[in-house]
Amino acid sequence: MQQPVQLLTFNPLNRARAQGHGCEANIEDSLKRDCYPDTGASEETCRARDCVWCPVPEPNPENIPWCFIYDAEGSTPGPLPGYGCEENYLPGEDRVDCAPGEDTNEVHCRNKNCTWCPYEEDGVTPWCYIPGTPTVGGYNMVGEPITITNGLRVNLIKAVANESFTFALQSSPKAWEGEAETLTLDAEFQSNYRLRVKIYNTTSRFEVPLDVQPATGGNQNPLYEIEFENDPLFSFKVVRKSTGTVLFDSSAGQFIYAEQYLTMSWNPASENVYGIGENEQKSFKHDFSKNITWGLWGRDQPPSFTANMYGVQPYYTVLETDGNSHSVAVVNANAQQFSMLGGASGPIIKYITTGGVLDFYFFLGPTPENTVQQYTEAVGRPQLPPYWALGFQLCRYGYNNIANMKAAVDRTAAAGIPQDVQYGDIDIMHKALDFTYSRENFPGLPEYIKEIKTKGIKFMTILDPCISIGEDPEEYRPLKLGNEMDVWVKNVEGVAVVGRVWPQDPVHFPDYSKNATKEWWKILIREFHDLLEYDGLWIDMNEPANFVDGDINGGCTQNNLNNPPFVPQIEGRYLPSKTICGDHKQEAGNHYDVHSLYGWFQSEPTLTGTREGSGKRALVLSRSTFLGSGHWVAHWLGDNWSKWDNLHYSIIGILQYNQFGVPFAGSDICGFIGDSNAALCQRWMELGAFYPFSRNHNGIDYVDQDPGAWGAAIAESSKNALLVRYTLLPYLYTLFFRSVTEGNTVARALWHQFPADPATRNIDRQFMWGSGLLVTPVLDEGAVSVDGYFPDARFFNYFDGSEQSSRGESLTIPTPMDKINLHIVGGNVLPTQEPALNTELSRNNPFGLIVALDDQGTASGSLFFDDGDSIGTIENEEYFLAEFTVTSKTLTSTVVKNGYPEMSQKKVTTVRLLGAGPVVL
Ligand code: MIG
Repeated sequence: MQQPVQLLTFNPLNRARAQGHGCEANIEDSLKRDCYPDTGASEETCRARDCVWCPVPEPNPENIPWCFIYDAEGSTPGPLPGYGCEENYLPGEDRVDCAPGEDTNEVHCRNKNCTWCPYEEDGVTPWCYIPGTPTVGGYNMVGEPITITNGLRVNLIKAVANESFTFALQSSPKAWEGEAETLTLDAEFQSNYRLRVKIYNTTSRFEVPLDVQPATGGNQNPLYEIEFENDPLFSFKVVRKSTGTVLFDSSAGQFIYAEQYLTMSWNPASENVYGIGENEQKSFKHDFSKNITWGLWGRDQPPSFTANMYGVQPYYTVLETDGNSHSVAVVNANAQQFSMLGGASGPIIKYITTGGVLDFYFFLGPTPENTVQQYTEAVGRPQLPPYWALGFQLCRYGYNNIANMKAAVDRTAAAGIPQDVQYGDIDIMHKALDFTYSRENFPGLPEYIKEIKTKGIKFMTILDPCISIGEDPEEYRPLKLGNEMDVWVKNVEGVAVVGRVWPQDPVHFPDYSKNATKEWWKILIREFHDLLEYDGLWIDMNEPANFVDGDINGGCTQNNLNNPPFVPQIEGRYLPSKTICGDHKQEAGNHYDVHSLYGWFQSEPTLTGTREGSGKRALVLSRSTFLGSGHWVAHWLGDNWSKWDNLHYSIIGILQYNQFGVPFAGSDICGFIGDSNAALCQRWMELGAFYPFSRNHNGIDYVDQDPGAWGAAIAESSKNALLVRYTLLPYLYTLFFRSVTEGNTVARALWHQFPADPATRNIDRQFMWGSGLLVTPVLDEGAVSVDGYFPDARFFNYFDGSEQSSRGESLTIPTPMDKINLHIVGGNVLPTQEPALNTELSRNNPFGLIVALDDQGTASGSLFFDDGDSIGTIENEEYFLAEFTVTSKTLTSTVVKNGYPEMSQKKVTTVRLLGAGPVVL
């Protein structure tokens, strides 16, 4: 009898197979992995395993294998014939055992014409499975598509099981309970550029209460077509009409629509896929060669590669091979996952979710900017941030007393480093209780806040969502009022859920999906302003985080909502891990369905309350987000690490959030977890000066890392980088105005601006502000130069005005420790203002213009300005907007809106002209 043998002990997905190769393949001994640890290897049996046969002369003391495979990044000898991991990779949960109860190995498995794909690292089994995709699931069309208002309807019926289905069931049933017998697919042609495809059935299933706004322009001439296949099974295709490019083809894999397991696989139009969050992606462009699965389920989770983090953003953008672009939103909030698989016939996105409906929105672009404009039109565009919020912000967890907070503010000012915002974290609270401050540790905090305001520094502070139940309700109003207004998440018996977070005593979880809770929260926030005069609020822990799994009284009951038959690839592989139970009850549904909407439900009332409390525009910063969160909140990327690679990842995160419609994004400058250090913090301050949201924030107990804490040299380079930021704030503010009114990104990738240039597609170490500024930071320890790519356009060095000598090339730029590279792109006019220590001061300084000409000698740009702090200045037309154009050596400025009277007192005193050569305008 054959023993199962461990043929391969490394990830087979990275290996190359070597059929037909012998010694001539010339493989280094160190790369050889034994393909025949069992006995009996001969050339014939070795080749039968598609391995390389190259006998090693005796003696062979190191036991170099004669029959081997090898890791072959870059040396692939060609595809494996037949069924191997490369062609037929399936994640474990989709594998149907092809040799049930048998001892199998590669040869044995191949002899059964099955797929052999061992994958030890992950404990994925079985290794020998039915090739291809057995038709578990699958639907057929009933009749022809029917015309409905603005679209087509297809009725579907569950397909009759075929042979491999029967075989699958016999061998290893992975039947998912409650497969829908019939389904309806509605393709709604919502506009020429927006297509919705929703697949639902008659039973009532959870749907995300996302308030999708109508599109404009009608649907008379759609950019897309939807095509249906029915042989042997139903699938659909979305095609871009102008090019014939297939944007989405759902024939790539199984389509199952069961009660708690819904899956569909599709081919995206190209491998240039960007997005899906929130997680730590190491490249902005997905790498389909690695078969990575991204689990989505809101979680209090520091970045750790594929680990699911705070937000849930099932949204991605594709850059098609020809430079057109589209994006796809999957409106689903249940625990879910996206696998980016490298199929033989191109990339595959395999999607699995545990509930809700399948609801896809396609945004046809065709430019990358268009996709974001179209997406944010649907889910809601950002609020205009207060002007001060664009300034530098300073925070740390664990000042621990007011003296330390003051010292940080003073150090910053003493070094001449601009600062607009000071934060309080939970250590300013009394016993970590929301809506309090510690009179012992932060005596005089209310007065101090008033004092810094007179100097032009604003104050933001933190709120956690949960409320301690250990206080006397008569003394602690949030609890008393919460009880009265009945705001808590309940268990199945209707008893308020009890968890544990920062307060010493247990907590209740407010149900922010409920109107009474929203009212309660707004009341408390309004009243809180009488205690601490905040200018904005920071909502943390709203995944919601819990330090125990489920209720502190007994965890979670075993049932389908807490332990569904399929759990996506999320941390802990348990839905209640670090949160409450799936069967806990919220107004909007079971926590199972609404978990990842917790911070999303909290966002609007927090913004409204904060505005009511402060009477001003205010800012809300949220850790957890969902589709459309950017309509209310800004986002920081969470508890990052004080490590060099996190500089790179921060750019990726910011670019993603700009596509997610949350342009006001940034990561904790100098890193949150771990001690930062001088060199790291110096480079990070330079980079962070160009985050849309620029905040230095630190975890508790780590060394001080505010920019003034490291001595003169770092204070100086931080100050200089921030002074450039402050100089460019009118430009940044104008970009935000465009994000509010048109849905533009603020920070964007080079490919976003230059989609036709294939060389830009992998670039995620540089980024742009709008179309006019390119940022090329140093991200590596010890480096004093950096490679930067410059597409085919004119680029001018911000500092000395010199023009890049070559185009469409990667160049190594010397970059000493105190410098960051900034280039102005030809064709743009950027409004500027003399910088100052904060925006209250800089707002009064003279304006300037940077005019960078393109090859035709033309340029354009605009300036948006308002009082910076009132609510609704855009709707009320209380703003100033001017357009600038340069043609034929003439700069023209047109005032488009003159609704901000103070503007008449302000002057443009400098115009910096770049690219005019010796000619003076
Ligand atoms: O688990 O409030 O991400 O920014 O400083 C720690 C303390 C709770 C997590 C946030 C972080 C904040 C910290 N909070």
